[in-house]
Amino acid sequence: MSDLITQFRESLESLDRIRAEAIFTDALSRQSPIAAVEGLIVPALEQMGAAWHEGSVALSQVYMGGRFCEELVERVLPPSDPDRKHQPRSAIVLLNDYHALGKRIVYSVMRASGYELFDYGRMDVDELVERALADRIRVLLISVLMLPSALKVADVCSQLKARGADIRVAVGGAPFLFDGGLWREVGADAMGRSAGDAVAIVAAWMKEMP
Ligand code: B12
Repeated sequence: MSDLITQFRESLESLDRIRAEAIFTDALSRQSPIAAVEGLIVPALEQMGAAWHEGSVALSQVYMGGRFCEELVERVLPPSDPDRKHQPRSAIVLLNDYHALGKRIVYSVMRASGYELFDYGRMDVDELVERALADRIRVLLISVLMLPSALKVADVCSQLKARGADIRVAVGGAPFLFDGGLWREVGADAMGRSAGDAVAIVAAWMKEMP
């Protein structure tokens, strides 16, 4: 698989959409769409991010690669499962950030697994707190990809607490992958590394929540 990831990343970096699509299609012939997304696209984009950080890849390459991956992902994301689960009121949000792909995937996988949840899109702290309280949200999934956005989760958690809200917060995205203790520091209740983790976290909470 690591060879395929390298080939896929190289094709993104050289803007070779035909080759990238062929590699992704090949992966889809052997595994489920979500497994192909999480096993091929996510690690390839992570490698591109690291290469950009080191200076060997331009931001324009990351941008075009990211856009193309969005198109590929959009085509294969599963439809929602009509057999909905009874669950606490839930929502997902991209906090103060423009890296939207991870949230998009988590939202689709949650829905495909039978969970109904509000998609708040992109919000800042104050907007999110007001909306979560107004909607009487009990489970909040927050996606962030940049450290400043991750640190804003602390403001969300403290404001919700100060307003007496009983909301569990799960977080995910690059800053929490880079620093394994960050989710606790910002006051979240859980951290997930993948869309599958989001489903597992909410499933476990459902057993504990009235
Ligand atoms: C593609 C990309 C871009 C694209 C975004 C396109 C788009 N529409 O999304 C573009 C080129 C626009 C971009 C811009 C920038 N980027 Co950028 N980008 C990336 C890159 C390479 C991949 C992100 C991605 O889409 N990954 C694929 C998705 C599917 O993965 P994911 O989001 O991690 O989500 C998965 C899991 O994390 C998890 N998950 C996600 N959310 C949640 C939530 C919950 C609750 C759970 C349980 C799980 C979960 O499940 C998902 C599915 O598996 C990352 C590298 C990286 N390591 O992430 C850098 C990265 C995030 N970018 C970075 C930076 C710095 C920037 C810029 C500031 C660069 C600049 N100087 O302009 C800008 C800022 C834009 C902004 N204002 O937000 C840094 C952030 C560093 C930091 N610590 O803050 C990174 C980490 C690169 C790096 N190594 O330095 N970027």
